[in-house]
Amino acid sequence: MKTINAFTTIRTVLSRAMFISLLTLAAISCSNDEDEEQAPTPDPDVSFSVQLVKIRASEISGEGNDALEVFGEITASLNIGTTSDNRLLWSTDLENNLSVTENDSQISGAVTFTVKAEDVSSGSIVVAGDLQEWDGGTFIENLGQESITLSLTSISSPQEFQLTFSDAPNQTVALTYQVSRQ
Ligand SMILES: [Ca+2]
Ligand SMILES: [Ca+2]
Repeated sequence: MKTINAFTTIRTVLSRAMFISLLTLAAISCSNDEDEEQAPTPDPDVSFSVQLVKIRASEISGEGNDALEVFGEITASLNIGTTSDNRLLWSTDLENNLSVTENDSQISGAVTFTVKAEDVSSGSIVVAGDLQEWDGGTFIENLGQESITLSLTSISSPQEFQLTFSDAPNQTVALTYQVSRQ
């Protein structure tokens, strides 16, 4: 009886082991099927960043060679087809105007745009500024609205650009920013 019992037990264990093996094989084959059905890996997204570098007055005689009191806003937009992602890089109001002289002044602002690989060929980045200058009380001079459009395909290594605002007589402001592809 004991021999038969032992034999039966071995048979049971063996058949369980086979069953588990079959399950495992089935699971592996299923996961292989899933792998094969996956679409090819898409190209990774590409990031582009815009960073303000500095601002300075290149002409200041219209202000009596004093500092310009600059305010307004600077934006960066990513345009793909008719879609525009518009971000604020920097802004300040009249009361908190930035003192700009013929020496470099620090100006802070940065944005990063993430673009699908297939959209890079048709996309562009526009950096635009609308700056004004305060002369006390209600006297405000318009320094100008300026922008530069760059196609994304033209952006590779970090490169600096300059917007020049010269609408006010003898009061010219140059803004430098950097654009790079990561
Ligand atoms: Ca002024
Ligand atoms: Ca002025």
